[in-house]
Amino acid sequence: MRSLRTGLSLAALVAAVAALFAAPAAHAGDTPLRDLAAAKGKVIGTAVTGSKLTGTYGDIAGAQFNSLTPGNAMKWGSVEPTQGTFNWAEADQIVAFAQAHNQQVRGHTLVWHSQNPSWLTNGTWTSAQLGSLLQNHISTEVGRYKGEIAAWDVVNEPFNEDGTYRSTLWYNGLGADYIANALTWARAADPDAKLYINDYNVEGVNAKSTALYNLVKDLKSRGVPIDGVGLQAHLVLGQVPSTLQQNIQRFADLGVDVAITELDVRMALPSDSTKLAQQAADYKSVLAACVAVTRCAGVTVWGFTDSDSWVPSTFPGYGAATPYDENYAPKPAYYAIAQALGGTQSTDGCSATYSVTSQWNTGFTGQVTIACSGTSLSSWTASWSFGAGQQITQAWNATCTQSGSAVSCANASYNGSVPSGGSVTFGFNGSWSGSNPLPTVTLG
Ligand code: G2I
Repeated sequence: MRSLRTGLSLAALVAAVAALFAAPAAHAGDTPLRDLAAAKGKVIGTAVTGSKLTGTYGDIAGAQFNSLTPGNAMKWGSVEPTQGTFNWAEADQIVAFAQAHNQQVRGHTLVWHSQNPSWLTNGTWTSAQLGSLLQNHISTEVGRYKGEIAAWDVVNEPFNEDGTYRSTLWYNGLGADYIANALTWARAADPDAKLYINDYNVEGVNAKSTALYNLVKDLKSRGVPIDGVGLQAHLVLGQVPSTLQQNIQRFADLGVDVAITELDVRMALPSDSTKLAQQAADYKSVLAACVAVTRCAGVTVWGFTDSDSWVPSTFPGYGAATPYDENYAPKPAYYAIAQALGGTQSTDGCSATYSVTSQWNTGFTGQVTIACSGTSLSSWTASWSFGAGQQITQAWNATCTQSGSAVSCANASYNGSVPSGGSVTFGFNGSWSGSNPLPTVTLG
């Protein structure tokens, strides 16, 4: 009994200490992304790795997102590494985690040219054998999770950049109708799951997305079950296609849903505050395009932390592509997602300090420094009231307006981002007479 009690209190102590050093609670006071998304009828999801779903990674995945996509666990090579021998452990674990956290699961992916088991890719199959292998795979996997998967990426990456069909095991062995057959088999195995075709570089209007558009149109006219298209959105900093919303809308007008399924925005390393601000703007415009179109179901990020991203190993020298840094601190992109989903930014942890740096008979130069610790901002407004008739005459590194005694200064295009541990300063000249008392600045 005594040792049991000691054991329990030690466990409690360990838990308390762990909590002290847990994730930066930087955004603890902010509304979770999943609540903001739900209020807009949208999904906000993340790709996850099953083995990481504990501790801080699990806390954030569970608290901030209302949908999970297994990053690798449901791919054919993961679930059937040896023919007839199945390994569902990681996929089951992710589905169980999602159910425990009241989250949807996006199944990814049933038919792809990559990450297939070698017994499949190295085998020699007749067309009939290949067709029945595929049908069995789809029936087995979709059937196993029947009723538990909101949407399946049934077919992944079927097109080349010019809009022709990609030469794959499936296309070469079965012809273009492998797509219609896969969708039909998936529908039979789980009539309630939404069935998607998913691809990359189809975010804007271009040859590839037009090929996808024409395929969806054709499938619909033939009565083949197709519910949605996934736009992966593996983007490069500053390169959100200007036609993204128009493209989402044209698919919606065909009568299918659209999901942004694998969003990330990569940059040349190292990151800096200018790049992080541009990245925030990029995330915001992708989210805004989805929010603007009713049939856009939502946005999934391809890993929520830079410590769990495919980018650095695939594009050496590039990274920092996700909304949280490697230590789980939310980046400006996190706040940009929140804002695009209608959230208001918390400025807890940030301060604004007003000072007069020089003063002469009728004029003065002032500055305001905004500093954050434990939280970060993606945009800011500093406001105050002049108590003695002072008047701003000129400002730099901010856009300032004054009406009567009320002054409001908003960030310039290049300095909206204030990272945790960083600061931004803007300055101004003003006029005064009599006295020049220091005002209190409010941050918004
Ligand atoms: O490549 C990025 C994504 C493009 N769209 C389809 C997605 O399914 C794809 O995801 C990535 C995963 O995020 C990576 O984690 O697919 C990659 C494979 O094409 C995954 O990478 C693989 C590595 O290449 C393997 O070496 C590793 O064993 O992940 C495996 C599991 O960690």
